[in-house]
Amino acid sequence: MSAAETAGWPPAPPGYARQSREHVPGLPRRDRCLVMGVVNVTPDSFSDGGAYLDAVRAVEHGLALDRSGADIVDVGAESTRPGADRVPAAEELRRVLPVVRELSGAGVTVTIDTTRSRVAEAALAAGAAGVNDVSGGLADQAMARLIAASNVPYVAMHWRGRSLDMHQHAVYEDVVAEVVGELRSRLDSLLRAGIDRRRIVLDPGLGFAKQSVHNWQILNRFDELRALGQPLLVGASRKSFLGALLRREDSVPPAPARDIATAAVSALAAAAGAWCVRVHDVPATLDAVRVAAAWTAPRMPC
Ligand code: PMM
Repeated sequence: MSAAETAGWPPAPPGYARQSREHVPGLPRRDRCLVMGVVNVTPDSFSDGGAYLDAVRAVEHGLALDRSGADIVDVGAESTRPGADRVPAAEELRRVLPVVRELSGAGVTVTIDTTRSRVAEAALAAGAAGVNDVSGGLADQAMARLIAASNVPYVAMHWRGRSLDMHQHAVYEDVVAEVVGELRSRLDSLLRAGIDRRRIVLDPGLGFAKQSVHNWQILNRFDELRALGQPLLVGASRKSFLGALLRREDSVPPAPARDIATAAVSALAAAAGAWCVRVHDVPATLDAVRVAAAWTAPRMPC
């Protein structure tokens, strides 16, 4: 960190050095945690209930996220909702490609959220800047080769199996140590496949084969993930562990009513050193990560 960055008054509080200053080549560079907005072109996403299945509406939504300040717009067509069935590859391509093409053509930085190398390859050809793979390359052996050959940013999430049966895999002795260990072996294997280390982002996969308590433990011990030495992405937005936290008697707030809690997680994750947060409600989280940046590296406003 430069002297200019550390200059300022009042002096930074403890924890100041944790704010991420990493840059992933091929994605925007900011002096704060990045914000990735979500476009789900699915009929059954838990978080936005199929609102953007139609390509025109999905593009409008992606443009709106971009206008409201998203650094990256993540487009996906396969629901990862617990218990969800798979979408055939041809249908995934049909849903996602027009949206990626339109948004990229309009100058939006797009990532494709897919576990299939075939879909990733087509989306990159349609203008996507990078790939977000919730399986971290485990679902499709050809994914790592594609990323190495294309030399694009790659988000590799912690994954223990498909949505259909992922709850069975939510068994840990020490969730943080196990997630870190499994991400480290994923990282080693991606590096062996020839992927540029600077382009690999790791993600603990909140809610994927994890119970609420596991998600909170991961967030609480974020430093242990930071020790992996890679940029980190956190996807907490509207997830059921936030619903469980906000529950009043028998009533669990619906997904959009979890956006304030999501913004709180975003601020804390940014202050703990997350490189990027993936969210549905961009304006609230953008404010939150700006607060975190000012808190952790105070500078005079200019
Ligand atoms: N969560 C979802 C989908 N894709 N990608 C990454 N890298 N990390 C996540 O936590 C993640 C993801 C599920 O949420 P959604 O259905 O609201 O998109």
